[in-house]
Formats: sequence, C-alpha cells, structure tokens
Amino acid sequence: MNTSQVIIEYLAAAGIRHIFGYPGDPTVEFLEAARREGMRFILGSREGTAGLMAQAYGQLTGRPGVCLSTLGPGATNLVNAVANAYLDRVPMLAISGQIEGKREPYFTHQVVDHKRIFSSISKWTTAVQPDTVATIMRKALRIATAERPGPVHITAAADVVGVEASDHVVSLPPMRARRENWTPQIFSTGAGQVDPVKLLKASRRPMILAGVSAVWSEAGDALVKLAEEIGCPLVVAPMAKGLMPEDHPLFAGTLDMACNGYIWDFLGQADLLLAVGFDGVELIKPWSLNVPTIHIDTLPNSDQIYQAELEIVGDIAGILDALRTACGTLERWSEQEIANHRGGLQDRYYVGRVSGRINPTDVVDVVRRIMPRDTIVATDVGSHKLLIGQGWTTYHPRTLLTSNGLSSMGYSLPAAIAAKLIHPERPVVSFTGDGGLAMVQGELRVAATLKVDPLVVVFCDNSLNRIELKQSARHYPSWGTLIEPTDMAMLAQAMGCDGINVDSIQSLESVLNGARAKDRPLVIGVKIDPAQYAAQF
Ligand SMILES: Cc1ncc(C[n+]2csc(CCOP(=O)(O)OP(=O)(O)O)c2C)c(N)n1
Ligand SMILES: [Mg+2]
Repeated sequence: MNTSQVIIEYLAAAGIRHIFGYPGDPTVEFLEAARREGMRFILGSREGTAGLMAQAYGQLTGRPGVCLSTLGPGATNLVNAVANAYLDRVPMLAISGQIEGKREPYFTHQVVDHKRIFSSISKWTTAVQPDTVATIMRKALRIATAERPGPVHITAAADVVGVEASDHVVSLPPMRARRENWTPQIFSTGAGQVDPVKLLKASRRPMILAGVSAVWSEAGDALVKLAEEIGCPLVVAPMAKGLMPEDHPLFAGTLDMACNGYIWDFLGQADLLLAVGFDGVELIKPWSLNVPTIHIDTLPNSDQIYQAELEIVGDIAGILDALRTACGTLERWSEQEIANHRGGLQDRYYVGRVSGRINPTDVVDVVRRIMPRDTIVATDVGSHKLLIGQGWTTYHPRTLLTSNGLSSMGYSLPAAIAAKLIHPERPVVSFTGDGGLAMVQGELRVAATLKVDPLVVVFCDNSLNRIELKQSARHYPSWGTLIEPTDMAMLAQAMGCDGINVDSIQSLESVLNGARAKDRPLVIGVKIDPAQYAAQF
C-alpha cells in the first residue's frame, strides 16, 4: 500500500465513506486511492464549503468529517471550515497536499506553512511519512474524536502520497465518545457540601442547562429521565437542541438565541444549576448567574467561564443515571410553573409580529408546521438564526445543525447538502439569510449535480441585518450593511435548481404543500419584513 492508501484504509475502517474537498496536483494520488476504495468524493465549489460539509458530516454521524485541499490556496481556503470544527467541537480530519519535502524549506511559489496556519485552530497539526502514516492516522482519529472533539490537520506532501508505506497496519483506536463503566471523578472547592445527591435533595429550585458535550456523549435519554425524576426544567444551548424533545412539559427553552434575557432571568430563579456538558463556547456574553452550580461533563471545568463548586467528571449519561437512582423522585417544579414560563417565552418570541406582513417568525412557523418532525434543519448565521434557534421545535438530537461556536456565515447550505447525502430519505431544510447564501451560492450547483433535494429557505431582507441593527442601536446609518436584492428564482434556475420568490405567507404555504422535484433543491426566496428583528434585538 502507498501512503495515500493507508490513509484511505484508516478512513474506511472508521466507517467513513465520504470525502469532501477540492483537488490539486499533490492530491492526485490520494484521490486515486479513494476512488479505488469505492469512497465518495464530493467536489464542493471551493475548499471552504467542502470543509463545512465535512463539519456537518461530523455533527450528524459522530465520525470525523474528512476534507481535502491542495497546498497553498487550497489550504488557506480550508481555514474557515477547520476553525468552524474547532469552535463547534466537531471531529474532523482536514488533509492538505504540500510541495515535496526537500523543496518546502526554501521554495516559495504556493508554499505556506501549514503548521503555523492551522495550529491555532486545530487540536493537532501534523504530517504523514511512509514510515509513520499508520501511527499518525491512529493518533489523528483518536485526537479528533476524544472530548472535546475537533479538527486535526494532516499534510501529505507530493513526494509522500504515492510512496510505498512501511507503516501500514490498520488497527483503529477507540473512538466512541461514551465510555462504559467509567467511575466519575469528583472535584470540589471544598467550601461547601461535596455530595451532589445531598445538594440536589436540599435544593428547591434545581435546573439543568445542557450543552453540546451531552450530545457527543449521547446523554439525551439519561437527561430526560433525570429531569422527569426530580421534576426539573431543562434549558439547552443551541448546539444541544433536541436532547429533550421540545414538546416535553419540562423543556424550558434555548439559551442565547431570541428572548435571551427572558431565559437568563428564568435560570436566575434556580437555587442549584446542573451544567450538563455545557460548553461556554456558546455563550455570547459573560456568565452572569450567581447560582450554585454542579459541572457534569467528560472533562473538568478548566474553562472557568462559569464557576462550579462541584465538578463530576466522567461519562455524562452514567453520571446522570447514578444521580437519578440516588435521588429518587423529588418533584421540585410543577408542570404548571414550567408551562407558565413557556407561555411567557412564547409571548416574547412573537414580539414585533404584525399581521398581514411576512414576519420572520411566520416563516419559521409555517415551515415547521408543514415539514415532518424528523426534518433536519441547518441554519445560517444572522438575525434569522436567533429566531430559528429559539422557535424551531426540535425533537431529536442532531436535527438542528448550526455553527454556534465560530458562528460562521455560509454554513447552512453546505451543511444541508451533507445532511442529504447522509440521510437521503429525510427531509432537509437550509434556512439562510440573503447575505449568507451569497457567500456560498455556488453550492446550489453542487447540490443539483449531486441530485439532492434540500429545501433552501432564504430570508430576503436586502440586508446584513444582524450588523445593520448594531449600527442603528448606535444611531449610525446603515452603511456597508445593505445588499442589492438577488432574484432567488433566477439564481436557482441558473444553478440547475428549482426556485420561486414568495411575497405572502399563503404562497409560502402553497409552495411547501405542493409537489416538487426529488432530484434538485428548491430555493424559496421569502421577502420578509425585518421590522420584527428590530423590535426584538
Ligand atoms: C463569515 C462571517 N462574516 C461575518 C460575520 C458577521 N455577521 C454576523 S451576522 C451577519 C449578517 C448576516 O446577514 P444575512 O445572512 O443576510 O442574515 P440576516 O442577519 O439578514 O438575517 C454578519 C455580517 C459572520 N458571522 N461570519
Ligand atoms: Mg439578510
């Protein structure tokens, strides 16, 4: 086997069948190895968007998403996607070609230093050689999938990729996030009670705040059972949406999206907070709660973004099960109390809605009502995301895909394409702003070429609204934040997709209810009235 083949064999052994990328001269051997193995290569319109597909692959499957670039401009184009995976905590192997090793130290054309570029946005940056490739692949897979998951960047130089490998034995490291029978470790400040069961039993107003690490640990069922047993409301961070079905009577909302002040006020009523797999990367402002907190996670609370007097570190689901068994039934909150809170949340969510217009919340509501429960949604970044993050009802983990660590525009359409490739039978919706779509609209052509059929719903407001609102909050004029309208129907058709512009909720409904092609995306440009954003944010 040559070096590329060893890499490919490792990917295949890890259950990975898709590589997203864009080729260049030094990656030809790698492509050929992938082809011979029967892998699928998804040619994005650029490395950055292919990398975002790889990120969504990781978010959906738990396996590392793999993306490929050439040297120089290909590698630099990958940066955004690798940073995305880093701050969104997604396992990823990003592989870039490079000039031959003997020329790299002095040659300049297209040569950039991958280690320096990727080291601040990766868990590890490395390079393969024929006599190290199997070892490097084991280490790369282990690092990418170990908590917190993230990207590893691998350089495979032109004089290495086709060379016979002497390190070629394929043997996988453990990669599952969940560890069985792992005895938790307890750390405390020593200032107060260190028995979490006593703390929970003594509390009158416990609450749970769950985050993305609980998704990696597949702790959703254990979380719901604990909340039910102790009668405790649960708030989720956006990347953890779906851990508890959002029609559950104990579900209390999503943090740091629309209505964030209301959710923080609610959390402030707790007399004990269980922070379960909560990752501070999703906070948009410093932690302001002054509530005794127990940190439950696979890693210690080394961020110190919030303080916890007690840390229980181990398998999250195992810890939650043990707490539930030890606490027994507590019934701390009545369903009515949580229902009242949710009623208030709903009122807040609709603030600024004017009947007769296409309010952003109308778009979310109509799509949610018509699409099935198991729909996978990818949302882009902007004002629309804040409403979708709160208002899109999610019933299963990994069904709301979002970039909320790096919060990079342009994520949603590539993510929706990846979702369709992985789950062709499931409905997939990409919600995006007009600014975010403009960054990646070439991917519409890619989706049509792949014959996948995500629904692409564009919030058209001719504005980078989220930033325009920041200007108006300072009484500055809109400057550098307005964008010319794009005819979404014509754009879609030029890209081999179907497309339609709608300017009423009724027409949006009838498009969603109508028949549509199964082999290409449908782009719906919705002319929204952004006044509701201004009323809320
Ligand atoms: C790659 C990137 N560039 C810039 C930003 C800063 N930013 C956040 S939201 C936003 C506006 C997004 O506009 P649009 O996609 O039209 O969504 P809207 O806010 O109008 O709903 C910008 C520029 C970002 N998050 N990501
Ligand atoms: Mg916009």
